[in-house]
This record gives sequence, C-alpha cells and structure tokens, in this order.
Amino acid sequence: MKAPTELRALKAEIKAYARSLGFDLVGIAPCEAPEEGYARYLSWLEAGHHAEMGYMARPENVQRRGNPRLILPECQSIITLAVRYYKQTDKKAQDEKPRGKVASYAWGDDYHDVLVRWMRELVKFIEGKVGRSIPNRYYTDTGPILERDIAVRGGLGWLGKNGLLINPQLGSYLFLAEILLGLPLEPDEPFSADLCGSCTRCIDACPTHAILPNRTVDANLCISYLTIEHRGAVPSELREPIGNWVFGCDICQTVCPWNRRPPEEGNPAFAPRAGVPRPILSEELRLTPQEFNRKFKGSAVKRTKRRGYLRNAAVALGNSGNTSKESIEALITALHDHEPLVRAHAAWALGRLGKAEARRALQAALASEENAEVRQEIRRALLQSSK
Ligand code: B12
Ligand code: SF4
Ligand code: SF4
Repeated sequence: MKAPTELRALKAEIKAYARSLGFDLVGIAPCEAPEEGYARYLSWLEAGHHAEMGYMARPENVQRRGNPRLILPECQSIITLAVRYYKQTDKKAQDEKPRGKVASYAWGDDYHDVLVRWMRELVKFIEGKVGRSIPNRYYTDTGPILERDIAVRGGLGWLGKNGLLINPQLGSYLFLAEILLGLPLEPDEPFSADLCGSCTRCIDACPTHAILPNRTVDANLCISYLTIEHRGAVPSELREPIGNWVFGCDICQTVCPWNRRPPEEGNPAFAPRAGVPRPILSEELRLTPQEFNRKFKGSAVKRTKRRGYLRNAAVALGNSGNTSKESIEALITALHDHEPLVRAHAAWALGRLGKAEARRALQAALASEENAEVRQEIRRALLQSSK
C-alpha cells in the first residue's frame, strides 16, 4: 500500500500518461454499486427495452452490473476514460449515386482493438510505477458494466436526454473505457450538473421515437440496434424511418448543440477509411463474402456480418427513391443472394421503388423462390408495387 501523498502523485502521473496514449478525458470513480443507475437498468430490462440483446440480460452479468467487485473482488477504484472519434457530418458526395450512411464511430479502425491496446499500456505503466502487479480488469463496450454511469461518477460529463455521456468541452462523440484497479486512487468529483436545460432536440429528431423520458433508449426502436445488433428481418413499419443508415445512427448526436464546437476530427487512430462513411449502395449490394471481409477487416462494421449489412443496404436503396438502371439491377442481384435475409429485403426495396423492371424481376423470383418468408416478402412487394 502506498501513502496517500504518493497515491495522489501517482494519480496525476496516471492521468498524464493516459493523455499521452491518446485518451482525452481521464477520471477516477469509486468502486461502488451504481445505485440509481442500476435501478434504471433493471427497469429497462424488465420493460424489454434490451430487445434481443441476450448479453444485456444474462443473470450473472445483470448482477455484475450492480456490483463491480463481482468482476474484480480487489477493486478499489475505477479509471474512467474517454477518447474523441470523428463527428458525423452532412457533407454530400459529388456524384448522384444513392449512398448509405455509417455512424461515425465505425468509420475507422475498430475502437475495441485500439483502446484495449492503450489500456494494456496504461496498466503496465501503473505496475511499473508501483513496482508490483496490481489486480485489474479493463473494458471498452463489451464488459458487464454500466460505462456511462461510471463516467458520470468519475466526472467526465452528464447523461444527456439522448442517453449519451456528454462532456461540456468535447460533446458526445466519445468512446468510453474503464480500468478496474486494486489500488485506492482518490475519486474525482462526480459530474452533477445537467446541461440539457429545456432542449429536446434529440427527442424530437429521433425518427423512430426510441428515446424514453428517463434518458434511456428502447432498443427495439433504435436504428442503431436495428442495423447493427438485430439479426433478423427489420420490422416492416421501421424500414422507412431508417432512411439511408446502413450501420448505426447518429441523429441524436448531430442535432445536439453540444456537438457544434469544432473540431470535426477525432483522434487520428479513428481516421475514416476510404469508402466506409458514405458507401455507394449499389456497390455494397454486390459485395461477395470475401470482399465484405476484406473491406471491413479490423472495422466495427463487421459486427453486423455481411447479411446484416446487405439487408441494411437494400432497405436504404429502397428508401432512396432512385430508380436508375444501376440501382434496380443491384437489387435484382441481391434478390438472388444466397442469404434469404438479403433476398427478403431486396424484394421489399424493389416493391417500394416500383418500376416495371422491378415487378418483372419479383414475379420471376417468386416462381423459383423456395424460402417461405422470402416468398411472403415478394408477394407483399408485388402488391405494394401495383398500388
Ligand atoms: C447496449 C448498448 C447499446 C444499445 C442500447 C442503447 C442504450 N441507450 O441503452 C444500442 C445498440 C441501441 C446502442 C446504440 C448506441 N450506442 Co451503445 N452501448 C450499449 C452498451 C453495450 C450498454 C448500454 C446499457 O447498459 N444500456 C442500458 C441502459 C439502461 O444503460 P445506459 O444507457 O448506460 O444508461 C445509464 C445511464 O443513463 C444512467 N443514468 C441516467 N440518468 C442518470 C443520471 C445520473 C446522475 C446517473 C449517475 C446515471 C444516470 O442510468 C442508466 C443505467 O446505469 C454500452 C457499453 C456499456 N457497457 O455500457 C454501449 C455504449 C453506451 N454505446 C455507445 C455508442 C457510441 C452508441 C451509439 C452512439 C452508436 C451509434 N452511433 O449507432 C448509439 C447511441 C444510441 C443512444 N442514444 O444511446 C457508447 C456511448 C458513448 C457515450 N458518449 O455515451 C458506449 C458507452 C460504448 C463505448 N464504450 O463507447 N448501444
Ligand atoms: S441512435 Fe438514432 S434511432 Fe437511436 S435513439 Fe438516437 S436518433 Fe433515435
Ligand atoms: S439535443 Fe438537447 S436534450 Fe438532447 S442531449 Fe443534446 S442538449 Fe440534451
């Protein structure tokens, strides 16, 4: 055990080193049960707002979220970290081709990989300073821990009405990460202000009304859930409001006044990869499994898998209103994809675009389609296109 003055000096060194690694915000939260946040999480679960994210409801993980010491019994403090990624923009491409939109957190290298590397370095630094190994666990996104709650308690920002952790200087385009530590670092002051005031822009702008009054989100309705985590067909009533989002959604962040301050760029570790932020939908619909894997190697987009991504691209092209030869032909190719999920959503999109060529392709596909759900989608699409 180190003396309090030494621990204070160590805390300052940890913060400085974390910043040198690339983290923009560093705070220390107490390793305590998140009482208010935990109650909120339990009622969110009870209401079924986690949709089909089974990992959010697994009993041992539900307990761990209520008590970080079930993850690390020796835990005495939590380092809470945040790093800026690129902000979503309204910039349009120069050509007329219909394009999708990818949430900006997924434009560059997968943050899970990058931040785990940085945290491993930080733990090594701390152990070097203390001169022995320290019990620790670190997470970014994938651990059974309420990251935003911890970030508030470590002083990084407040929970906006959109549910996101917002820092008054940096906004909300932040990744969060934390290190549970068997070292009694002195906690920082929790962030106690609510800087949303009377603003309701995010709630008003959410196309699917997914934002709930208690600063949580009903995942069943959230475009981010529907395009990333959801594995099956997109409920038909939610396809139109998805617009051209093909992976995630940033609407409740783009409208937030706290994200207006420059710069648009985030940490260079997350610089956009070519062809990712605004993909040409007709090209994405033709990606083979090999091409998909190559394009999204080391990217967060691979989480939705090729079939989820092409499903989303079909919905977005259906919503584009673009009836060019290129769009219709790409959808006809997708109507014969080896994945039934892709065929079903291509059928919906062709029905929505409703050109004679699309109808002919749907009729021909119906004659050979063997999957009952896809046949159903084709029939509905034919009805829709004849209206
Ligand atoms: C499941 C999940 C989702 C689900 C459900 C979203 C949701 N809002 O619950 C889906 C797939 C929809 C999703 C979407 C997104 N996600 Co997400 N997601 C998660 C995950 C894995 C768990 C969240 C969770 O526990 N939800 C359950 C609810 C009940 O908890 P909560 O949202 O954290 O809310 C807590 C606080 O609001 C707290 N609370 C509310 N008011 C107050 C007031 C005070 C004073 C206090 C102390 C606490 C408090 O109570 C709640 C329970 O603790 C976290 C990582 C993690 N392990 O925490 C990332 C995480 C929240 N996601 C993240 C991101 C980036 C996104 C997206 C922006 C991605 C995108 N562009 O598409 C969207 C944003 C949607 C939105 N408006 O929230 C970041 C958020 C960073 C930030 N600045 O807040 C996280 C932290 C991942 C990371 N490591 O960076 N996500
Ligand atoms: S991410 Fe999009 S769909 Fe989800 S709550 Fe925000 S605005 Fe609504
Ligand atoms: S848009 Fe307004 S209400 Fe929503 S999080 Fe930002 S400041 Fe808060």
